[in-house]
Amino acid sequence: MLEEEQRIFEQDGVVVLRGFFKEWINLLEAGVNTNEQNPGQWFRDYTPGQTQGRFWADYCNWQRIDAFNHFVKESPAAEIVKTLMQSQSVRMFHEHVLVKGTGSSKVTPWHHDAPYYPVDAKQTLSLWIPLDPIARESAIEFIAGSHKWGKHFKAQGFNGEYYDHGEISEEMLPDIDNNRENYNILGWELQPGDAIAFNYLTIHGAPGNASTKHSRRAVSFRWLGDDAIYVNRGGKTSPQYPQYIGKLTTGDALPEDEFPFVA
Ligand SMILES: O=C(O)CCC(=O)C(=O)O
Repeated sequence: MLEEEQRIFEQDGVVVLRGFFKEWINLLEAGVNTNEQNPGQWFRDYTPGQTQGRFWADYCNWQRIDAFNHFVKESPAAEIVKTLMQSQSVRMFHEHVLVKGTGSSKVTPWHHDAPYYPVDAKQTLSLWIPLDPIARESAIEFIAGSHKWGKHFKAQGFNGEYYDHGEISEEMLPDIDNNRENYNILGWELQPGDAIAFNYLTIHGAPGNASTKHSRRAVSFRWLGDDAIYVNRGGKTSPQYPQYIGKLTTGDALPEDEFPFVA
């Protein structure tokens, strides 16, 4: 099972999983509603002052929001991730809720996730799970094979600001939008129950939400494989984990209370 998906994940750094999470959508919707009503300390509104076409996000709440906690521990996700990553173990990094309201023109800029994170591992995987139908024109997109480019591009927040990583020299991402024909860009029309699995090094971005009917709600669950370590990026990371600054150094094992093994 999952042999073809595993092959594609390894080759392209991204694979679409059709219908795997149908029974889990109601639970995840409850989690997003709870999150919206009780935002966490890292809640972000990327369209401040806007009521229509809002884009908001939050993360690192899975241990306090029962629905997300239940999904992490009881759903088939961790075992699917283990097979796709071909790892001996799977540990939880964090979840990330990303909601674009109807008609949102807010674009998610092209980026890859590894340079934001204060962690690294041989195997990495985010499972991006949409809770609404998404047409191809509003779909998150990926550059096939970019996980094998051997690059770490400079991290840029969704508000456009670049991260300062001190002495570490980081290359700027190329201009993908004006040269789309030079890349193998993948994206899919999606239904609730589908998911997209991608490597932390795979470049991705998303247009606004052109739908006038549906919000574009998604929860991205992020996982780590064997030999996951803490990494000091020389400056701000996302998520930040201020409790580890000055306590952990690059190469240290990750604390198991924050990043438990789940498979
Ligand atoms: O949902 C989006 O617009 C972007 C998602 C993303 O960048 C991620 O899950 O890493």
